[in-house]
Amino acid sequence: MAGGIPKLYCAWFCPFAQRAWIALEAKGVDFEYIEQDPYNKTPEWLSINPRGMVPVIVHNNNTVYESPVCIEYVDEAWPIEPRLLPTDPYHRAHARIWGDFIGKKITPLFYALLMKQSEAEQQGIKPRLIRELLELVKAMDPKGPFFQGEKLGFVDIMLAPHVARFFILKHYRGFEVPKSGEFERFHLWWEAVRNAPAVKATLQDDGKLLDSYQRYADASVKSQVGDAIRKGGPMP
Ligand SMILES: N[C@@H](CCC(=O)N[C@@H](CS)C(=O)NCC(=O)O)C(=O)O
Repeated sequence: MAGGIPKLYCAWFCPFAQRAWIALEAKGVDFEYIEQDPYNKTPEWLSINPRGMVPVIVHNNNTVYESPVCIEYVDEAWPIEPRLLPTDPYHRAHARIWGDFIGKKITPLFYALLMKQSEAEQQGIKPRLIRELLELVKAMDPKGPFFQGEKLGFVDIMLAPHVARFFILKHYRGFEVPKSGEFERFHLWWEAVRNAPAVKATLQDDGKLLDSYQRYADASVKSQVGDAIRKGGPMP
């Protein structure tokens, strides 16, 4: 398929947008990066994505959004190596099951831990997040180093941006993934993922990220974004 050069509407701080960005990098696609403030709902921005969220990929006059969909789109519109989803139907299903797990179990706990203001609630979330991560670790290819074997793929891309922000949870909430035992596989995974060129190309400065997440971690920091999300608005 391919055709024209795609535009990626991205926000540097956004882990969801980072997924689409990693996918484009991994496939070696030539693309135009457009930095977009998704919270500034101008008519121009809403005409690109009525949901007003990043990431958005505009390609051949078509618009694609929602990060897992963007990853799959990039893989299918450029049907070249490396494949981000396996070609075998079972392994493809396995990738989708665990991508879905990340979206439903891991990322909500990431934001809950960051945004809950009471110490008791935060302490309650930590073991839950560890439990879900362990379930994910158990589903990893035993040798790896990536989730489904030797190559970076869909599940890695779904998880990497949030794991790249775990240091924020450590800073604001004292959360850390255990180092030993069954979690050794997790650290082997992360070492491979963070060094993959497609991921490396999208990593941001830790200090800048820490500052930008303060509005979620500390409710006393006045911020429209933090307030809206804490009241049950869309996921950041
Ligand atoms: N489910 C979406 C979530 C994307 C998302 O929440 N993006 C945030 C930035 S990190 C956003 O655009 N927020 C704007 C808003 O909520 O108005 C995805 O996976 O793409």
